Amino acid sequence: MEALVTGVAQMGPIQKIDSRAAVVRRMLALLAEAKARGCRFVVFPELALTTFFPRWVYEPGEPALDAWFEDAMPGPETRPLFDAAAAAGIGFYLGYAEKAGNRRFNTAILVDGTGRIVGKYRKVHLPGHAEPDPSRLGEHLEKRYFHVGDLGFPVFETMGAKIGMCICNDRRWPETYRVMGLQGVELIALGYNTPTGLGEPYQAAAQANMHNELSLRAGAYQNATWVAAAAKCGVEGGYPMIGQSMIVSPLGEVVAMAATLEDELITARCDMKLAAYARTEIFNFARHRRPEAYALITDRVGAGEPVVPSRAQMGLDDA
Ligand code: ING
Repeated sequence: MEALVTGVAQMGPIQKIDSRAAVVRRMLALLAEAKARGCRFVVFPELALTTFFPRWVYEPGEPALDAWFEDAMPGPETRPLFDAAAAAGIGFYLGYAEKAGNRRFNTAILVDGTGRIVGKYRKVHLPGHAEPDPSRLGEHLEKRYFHVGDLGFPVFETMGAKIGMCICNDRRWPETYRVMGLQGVELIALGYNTPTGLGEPYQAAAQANMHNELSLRAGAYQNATWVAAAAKCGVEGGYPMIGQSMIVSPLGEVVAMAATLEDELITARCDMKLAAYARTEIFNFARHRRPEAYALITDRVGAGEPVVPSRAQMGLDDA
């Protein structure tokens, strides 16, 4: 298929007291607008059904924490979203907190235009901390509440395109996009909840939107793929989160960007042919990549000692 008209359904704040039913009603309104605007695929945010609960301190396993996770997907509150999307022939990406037996994941699913779940992704890069620290201005406890994703970065052929997924902090790591790029991904869907003011210096907070755009545009351009990124944003429980949802072309251009910190739909006609030249020339991985030079990327976790060739290898005269 040549083009997939894609919507990004940015969502404004969800407060602790907001029910899933109320949130799904907001999502249904965004879906109706997406239908009216000719979308066949819609991206919702990370943890789209609830407030961003990793900002609060819980004991792992306590009932108040488990209440933020979904017992089933779809469940009674989310079934209306699946039904409305299927009736409209619209596929979607949905981020939510997943219970998988005794394991807990920050998860996203890919649902096709018939309402069938065709793919799942579990967040690999968990930012923040496992232990609370009252000296911080705010907490970001994803390492406390979620297991590291165990599904890799899969790419699914559905809705006439090769669609991959990631979640929030994943978008800051080039490896995320490249692993999917090496599977021929054509569109990467992702959701994010990005707080500011958790103690980083003012300058870093002022750069939050620039870092968001930089990460998304670089990932798209360097892998010749569309990127559709949906924020959950605005002030939740007194903590601000950035908006700036956007759709980026395989050439790195921002073709649509949200203008508010509320529920807002942005759309673009994602032509999969747009990447053709980039893939056959500039980022023709098969022709240009040299994995033998990249060993450190998988050999090391953290930065280590410099790796220096011998003077002889470098052809220096005093070898
Ligand atoms: N949120 C943030 C993100 O990566 C963060 C965490 C905020 C990291 C600011 C660095 C700077 O956008 C999630 N949920 O990953």
